[in-house]
Amino acid sequence: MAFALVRSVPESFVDALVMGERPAIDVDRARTQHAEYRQVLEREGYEVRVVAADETHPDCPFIEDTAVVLDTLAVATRPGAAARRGEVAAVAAELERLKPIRIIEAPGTLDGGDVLRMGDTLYVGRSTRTNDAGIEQLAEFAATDGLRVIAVPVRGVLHLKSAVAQLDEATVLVAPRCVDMDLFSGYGIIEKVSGEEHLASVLRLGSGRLVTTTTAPRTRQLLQEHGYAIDVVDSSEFQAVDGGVTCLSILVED
Ligand code: CIR
Repeated sequence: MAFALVRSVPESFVDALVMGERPAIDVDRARTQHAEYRQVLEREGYEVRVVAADETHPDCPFIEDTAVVLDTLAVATRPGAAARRGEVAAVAAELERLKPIRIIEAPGTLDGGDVLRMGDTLYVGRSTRTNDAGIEQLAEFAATDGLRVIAVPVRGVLHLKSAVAQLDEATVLVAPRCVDMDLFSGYGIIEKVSGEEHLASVLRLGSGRLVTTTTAPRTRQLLQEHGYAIDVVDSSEFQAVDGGVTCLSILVED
């Protein structure tokens, strides 16, 4: 059985961290969007487990940043934003039921949004949230599962996965200005549509279907032209505070 872990939206979500100016957030709308996102996962065969919201951590719905699930292990992260570190324990407690847990320790920082798996390789964003010590610690844990780690400097976006998304085993969607494209030269590359670089996030499900957002219609069209099957969700309230569609879940495949 494939699982998806998600975390409910607290009232305090209006205070979530944001790179630019603070937007007005509609919490009820965010909750409706979150429920629709969960329904897509359920429809695609995931058993969705919901971790309770934590009012003291406004960013807790962005559960992806708190853990990285490998094959035999799960890694509890140490998020780069100190305000988010208290989100980790509740998620690790849930994952502990599925896999042994390893922990990223100071001075390492790592956000799950910086970890992109392609086959046996983990591409890890070196970002404002993830540092070299965090990447090194992850590489040690990953080696026990036979996975290698490649660090990818990230520019202009919060996380690697805001810049690069897996479309299938051999293809990635990339925002060219945010990463060195040569690092992905072994894959087929589809470039994000100009003007949608910061809007188009894509979550690949175990079935191969892709989840993307209403805010990136031209990217959706491009992906459909390439033959991908797509589910579209409205995630405007999460996007307003720098969250993409990957960050709202942790997928644990069979
Ligand atoms: C933050 O700044 O940490 C949140 N407001 C957004 C986190 C988005 N996470 C992700 O894309 N993996």
